[in-house]
Order: sequence, then structure tokens, then C-alpha cells
Amino acid sequence: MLEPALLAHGALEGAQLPPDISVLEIDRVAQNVVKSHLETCQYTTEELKRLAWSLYSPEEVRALQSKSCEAMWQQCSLQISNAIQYVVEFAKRIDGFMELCQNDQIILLKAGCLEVLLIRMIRAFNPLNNTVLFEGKFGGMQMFKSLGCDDLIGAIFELGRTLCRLQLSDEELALFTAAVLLSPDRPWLTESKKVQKLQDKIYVALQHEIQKKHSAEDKLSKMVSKLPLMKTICNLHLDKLEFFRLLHPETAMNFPPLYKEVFN
Ligand code: CLR
Repeated sequence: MLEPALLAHGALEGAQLPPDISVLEIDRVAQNVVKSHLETCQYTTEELKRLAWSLYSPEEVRALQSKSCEAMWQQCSLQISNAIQYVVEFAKRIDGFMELCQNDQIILLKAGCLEVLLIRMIRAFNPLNNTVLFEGKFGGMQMFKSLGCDDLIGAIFELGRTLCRLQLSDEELALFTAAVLLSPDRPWLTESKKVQKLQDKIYVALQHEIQKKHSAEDKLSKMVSKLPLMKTICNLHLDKLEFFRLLHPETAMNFPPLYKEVFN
């Protein structure tokens, strides 16, 4: 879905810049996106390093597991909603995003923010023991048992593991999440050409950033190859949410407004 556009626009093909984009401009794009990411990433790298040592005890995990499905959904939607606020702030700070029409801003955020969260998750994911940060401590997938979404949780953890293997730097993470957010192929966009231009520059900046250490074609195509799994997870999440809403309409009504707005 994103791949053909990306390939067609040459972001994966060699180092040459499109004739209308200068090196200076690419540097400016990279600086703006990386700064925006660092200002809105919710936890600093140092904070996360410290937190990685605080693991849920077996008793605490058991307590989470014996919660009702409704209570656990409520807790997760609250955490996700908090994290989404930072993604919204990230988007707003990306040069060009606020110049898009409001309709398109909303479409891009609604369509992209879970994907961005899933990529951001690698900062808060420990592949050594397969744990993720949840309400201030790290725990494994068993924590989420009471949700009754083992397939979804399994897919999220699998994505965490495979993305961690790419060892993305904060710079690469920043540019990759910005590129995902500015996907010109989201349905109902009115100015997708404008979005395409922004995304092209970001992908060129990402390629440039990767080249400092690796073969860019290789790493960038590995990153892009994880997008289908992210799409699957987003659709699975929507299915689970729809099903949950049918079973527990009152609880779903009380989900955080931002969570409801993004996934309605
Ligand atoms: C992602 C990176 C953000 C901080 C953050 C906040 C909430 C976390 C999320 C991260 C990772 C995924 C997460 C989520 C809360 C619940 C969710 C742990 C670390 C798990 C996978 C459960 C999903 C349940 C569904 C019902 C969607 O900066």
C-alpha cells in the first residue's frame, strides 16, 4: 500500500535527490522532525533505561490478570489515549502539517496514530525479556490476558520484537513515524499531492540519516516491510473494539474521548 508509492517516488532508489529538493532543505526537514519527536516522545531515553529495571512482580501480574475485561480495556484505552495526545503534538510540530487543511490533518491522525504508537513502542519495549511499559512498569504479554485479545497482543509483541531487531536510532524513529503519519494514500484525503511532497522529503531525509551508518536501501526496505503487519494490527484492534462495544456498550461509552474520536 505504502510501498508502491514509495518505490515510484524513488525514496528507495540510490542516493540522488529529486531535482527540486536541495540537501539544505533535507537537513532542515530532518532537524525539524527529530526535534519534534524528542519534544513529544513522552519518555526520555534515560527515563526508559531506568524504568526497564522496574518489572511487575508475579503477584502484580496475577492481579492484572484477574481484573474484569471491562476494567482492563478501560485502563488500556486510557494509556493509549494519553500516548495519542503526544502523537498529535508531534504531528502539529512537523513543518507543513498545520498548513494542510483541517480535514486532512484529522484523516492523517486518525489513520496513522496507532501505527505511530506501535513504532514508538520499541522505545518502551525490552526485547531481552519481551516486556513492554504499561502504567509505569514493564511486564510481559500475560499482563493483558483479561482483555481476551491474545491474538492482537501476540501480534503487537511480535512487531515489537521484529522492530527492535532493526535497532532504530531516535533520529530514524522520528523520521519513520513522520513518514507513516504523512501517508498520501489514506482514504478521503483532499490534498494528497501536498502530503506526498511532505512524505517524499521525509523519506529522503530518512534515507540520508540511515546512510550515515548502514546501507540505506537495506534498512529502509526492512522498515517499510513491517508496515503490512502494522496495518493488520490496526484492523485487528478495530475488530476487537467493535466486538467489545457490542458486549459492553456502557463501558465503551466511557472510554476516553480522544480514544473514541480516533477509533470511532
Ligand atoms: C507505546 C509508546 C508510547 C507510550 C505507550 C503507552 C501505552 C502503551 C503503548 C506505549 C504500547 C502498547 C500498550 C499501551 C497500553 C496498552 C497497550 C502497552 C508503550 C497494550 C499492547 C494493550 C493493547 C490493548 C488493546 C485493547 C488495544 O510512547
